[in-house]
Amino acid sequence: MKMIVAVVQDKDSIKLLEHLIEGGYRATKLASSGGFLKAGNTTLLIGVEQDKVSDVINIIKDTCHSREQLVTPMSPVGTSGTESFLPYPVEVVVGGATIFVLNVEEFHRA
Ligand code: 2BA
Repeated sequence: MKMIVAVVQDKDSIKLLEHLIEGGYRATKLASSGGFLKAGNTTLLIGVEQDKVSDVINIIKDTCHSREQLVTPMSPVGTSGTESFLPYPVEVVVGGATIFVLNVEEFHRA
């Protein structure tokens, strides 16, 4: 058995869950935040047999879209010791999805 851990954008998460359930897959949805943007995203845990991994990855790829997002890190201006900080917007491309596939040693449903 494998555990697929997929970090997706909130905007895609409900549609993705619908598609997974339609495909007969079980999933757990966790609210998470990206370390870089510090913005909310969604992490799905999807336990599947090995031969289903590529089908699930295809569902994720078909459902999740990458989007451009503006971030405003603070950049220093001024001479040494007297710097002030100005917001400087930068565009980053987020997602479709970040996917990890892990081996599951044991699976029990009690
Ligand atoms: P965030 O960490 O908030 O990252 C959002 C987007 O910011 C990333 O999109 C990437 O385009 C950019 N980014 C991240 N770190 C960067 C850096 N050090 N320098 C420049 N740009 C950077 P994605 O790569 O699509 O990642 C989307 C989300 O997936 C991430 O949100 C994070 O929550 C998760 N993620 C990505 N890679 C991961 C990893 N190796 N381990 C755990 N989570 C990961």
